[in-house]
Amino acid sequence: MRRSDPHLAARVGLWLGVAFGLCFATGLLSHAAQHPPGWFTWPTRPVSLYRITQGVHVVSGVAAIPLLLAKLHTVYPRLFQRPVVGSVRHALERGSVLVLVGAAFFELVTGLFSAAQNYPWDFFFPPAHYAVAWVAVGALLVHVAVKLPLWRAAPEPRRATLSRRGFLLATGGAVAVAVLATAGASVPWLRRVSVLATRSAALPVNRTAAAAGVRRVGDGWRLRVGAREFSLAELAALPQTSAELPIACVEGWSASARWTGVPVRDLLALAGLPVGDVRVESLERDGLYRASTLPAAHAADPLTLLALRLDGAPLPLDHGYPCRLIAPSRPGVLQTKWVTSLEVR
Ligand SMILES: Nc1nc2c(c(=O)[nH]1)N[C@H]1C(S)=C(S)[C@@H](COP(=O)(O)O)O[C@H]1N2
Ligand SMILES: [Mo]
Repeated sequence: MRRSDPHLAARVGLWLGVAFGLCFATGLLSHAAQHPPGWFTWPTRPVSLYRITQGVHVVSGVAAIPLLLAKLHTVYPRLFQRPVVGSVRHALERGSVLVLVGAAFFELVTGLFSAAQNYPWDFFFPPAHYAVAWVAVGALLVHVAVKLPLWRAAPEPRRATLSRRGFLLATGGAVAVAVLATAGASVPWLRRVSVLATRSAALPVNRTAAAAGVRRVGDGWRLRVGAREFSLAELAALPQTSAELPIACVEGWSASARWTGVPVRDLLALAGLPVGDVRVESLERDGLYRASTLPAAHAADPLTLLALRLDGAPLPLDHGYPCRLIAPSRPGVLQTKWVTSLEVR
């Protein structure tokens, strides 16, 4: 390969741009689904929508890692060009590359650690990952704006040289290996080849009852819905709905199971409450994810359940006994376990 091959760099850059674009768009969707602004409604169907968008987010992010390394390799000699800054355009170009590479590495590395449920740093991952995504995209836009005239002017390469083709093949191979090694966390038929998909149980437990400080729940437990209270026996005596619904963790793994329980909208009706945004509280004292808000569109969906059973058996304590929220197309982090009350806001 020539010392710096602009056509190769542009080709790899295009792939990288596609992976980054997918990752950014699905990341924005995930953020909006978790913190919906007033004008935004995340659809409840298809039931796997969030599972798909978050799977694409993690897979495109993983694919971007070897692409970023390949891209850096193709432009490596130019990174150390002298003078450091020549003109305003040149300064913009180099500055944007510096910020872009730094932000991209931050995103890809923190994302990878998060997917491995490993947080070896002091900052809180979600807002940092979200903010730096905007930094990366801003730098990318500046970079593209500065480079566009140059790409337009460049003559077409006559033929793909052998070394160029070999490099592209090697890059594609590295992307395939990286994707296959991780995608099994959300694509069931890839599970056997995904050596890095660490959470391979049929339905992983994200936070155990012990970790959440939830001990055995006694007969005195009641579900509070507005002014009404239900014992577990009373809930079990209500008409039950069964549905195959996925848990799609924001950290990337997802798994489907058969859930049985009482639709939330039935409980609201029994308590004489209108359908609206519903605050769901759990027995957990002070975990970050001890409560969630169910948007009105989700509260109205007949498949949004307070589940009492999992795959035909009573709900295990680690999966949220005595009852847990399970709603279609909802980020896993909001599928609140060990529910104790529902309140319409
Ligand atoms: N009360 C409570 N509910 C919770 C959590 C939690 O920490 N506390 N974790 C959530 C997360 S991050 C996920 S992915 C799902 C996982 O559900 P599972 O452990 O039953 O698979 O539960 C959610 N419900
Ligand atoms: Mo999660």
